[in-house]
Amino acid sequence: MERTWKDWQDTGAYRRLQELAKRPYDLTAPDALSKGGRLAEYICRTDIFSLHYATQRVDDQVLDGLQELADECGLVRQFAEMRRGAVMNRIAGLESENRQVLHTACRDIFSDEPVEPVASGQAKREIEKLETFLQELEKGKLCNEQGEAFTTMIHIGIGGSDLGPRSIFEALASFGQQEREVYFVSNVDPDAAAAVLGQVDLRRTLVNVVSKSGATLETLANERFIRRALIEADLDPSRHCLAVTGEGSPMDNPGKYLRSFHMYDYVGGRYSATSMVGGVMLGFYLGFEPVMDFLRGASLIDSGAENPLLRENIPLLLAMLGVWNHNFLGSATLAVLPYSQALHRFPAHLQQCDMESNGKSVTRAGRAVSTKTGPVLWGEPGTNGQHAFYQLLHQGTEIVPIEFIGFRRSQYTLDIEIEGTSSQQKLLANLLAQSVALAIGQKNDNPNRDFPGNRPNSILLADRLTPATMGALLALYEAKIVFQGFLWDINSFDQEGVQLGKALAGRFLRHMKGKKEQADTLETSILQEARLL
Ligand code: G6Q
Repeated sequence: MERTWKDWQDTGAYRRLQELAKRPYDLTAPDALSKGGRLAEYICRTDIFSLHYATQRVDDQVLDGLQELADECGLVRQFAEMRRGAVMNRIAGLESENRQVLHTACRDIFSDEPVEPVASGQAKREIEKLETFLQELEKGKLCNEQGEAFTTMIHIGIGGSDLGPRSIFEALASFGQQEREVYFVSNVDPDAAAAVLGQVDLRRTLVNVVSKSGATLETLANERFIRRALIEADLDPSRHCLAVTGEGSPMDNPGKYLRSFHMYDYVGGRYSATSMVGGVMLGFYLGFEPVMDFLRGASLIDSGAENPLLRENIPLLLAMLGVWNHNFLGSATLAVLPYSQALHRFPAHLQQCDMESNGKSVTRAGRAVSTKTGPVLWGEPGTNGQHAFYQLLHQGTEIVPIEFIGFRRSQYTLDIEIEGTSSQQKLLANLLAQSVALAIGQKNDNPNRDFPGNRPNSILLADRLTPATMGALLALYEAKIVFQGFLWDINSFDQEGVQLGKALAGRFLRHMKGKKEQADTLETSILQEARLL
């Protein structure tokens, strides 16, 4: 695509923001949070989520500057071009993947006039295939050798074919259909597959093998592992195994599988959870309609992300607040802390999505970047984290910006009231308390008990974690990551660092082939390969 954006450091907004960053808003000053109706004003409300950001070190001047920066760099325009099929996965003048980026098409299926008709049409066809498959399971047309229904699924996949789907499964576990269970195998560690095999009744199990390339060592090894177990149990793997893979990949072999589903090369692995990569497993577990709700939530965010107004566009706002903290105020990491046990694997998915996308040092023009790109991202659910690493967040020497995620209502109706409040209220109260305490701090003459404050954070709040909310949350972070990549002018859609790992493992394995004495082999192979690198 034609280069229509400015280098972000060559903008007037960049220089102004650099000046403003010398005196960022002081959250510890008296009335800092309530001044000028700040608490009520610094909220961005959309259909599903609201973002509360009064506890960030920004004021109107900074927000205006961030808006100008986003405008000058054409972030929303680039997002819209991406959704309409521009070839964005590329580095100009260098060999690169050279592809469109159309994960948004997986949920661009609810309008009669989708923004990218070809890709949305392909997505629709896969969804129809999924619906038929689920109906056949439901009606008993697809069943095991004994005529019994399948109750269990083993989802095999790694990286993008595992982290997104698994974190969504965990998030929505409370919405599962009766008599349906799902297990995951990702690591090539034999104990992982063995442990799952020890828990399932293979006769009633579907094995969902998910690999875009159809060539990933871990996934193929785990597929063989489970297929061997099926054969040993006198079961026919082609009646139990499903494939989700790229069109034309080595796994695109319908004769080998009960059903095959496709994803397309314009959907990157870490952005693939709303394709059949997540769809087959979620459909089996939740049923068809909840999957549609999940996609609808994601689609709402994609459309909203085309709003050019920073204060009304949550992913853009989160992206620019992130840039403010990371590039202008100098924070190296970002913590995402969900106050929801169901989201306990979500930071792991974000770690991949953010760090694999924006952990880059070369611009889209193939030159070395001259500013910091993606931060180190990490996180764990609260309140558990409060009893662990929050010490550093409050009093450490490293300032860690935080994105809290919370919900007004719980997923299950079961709760308990103790001393006038429910557990859900206690959870939310803790979130709010942490957000305020980190921002305003607390003076104490004893330096060891002094809390300096000015620790920037925001709260992403929704009513309840449902399939639609989860779809929205996923798409919201995808869009945020993409906006930041556009600003830093990097390609957020390739992953050469991951490819290197895949190639290296193959070289080391050649040394180990047929040898049982691992210790000796390890040393010689490290020496030999280090010489070749
Ligand atoms: C994601 C990465 C990577 C990939 C896995 C699995 O964007 O490319 O995490 O998803 O390596 O790849 P396959 O789906 O091809 O097995």
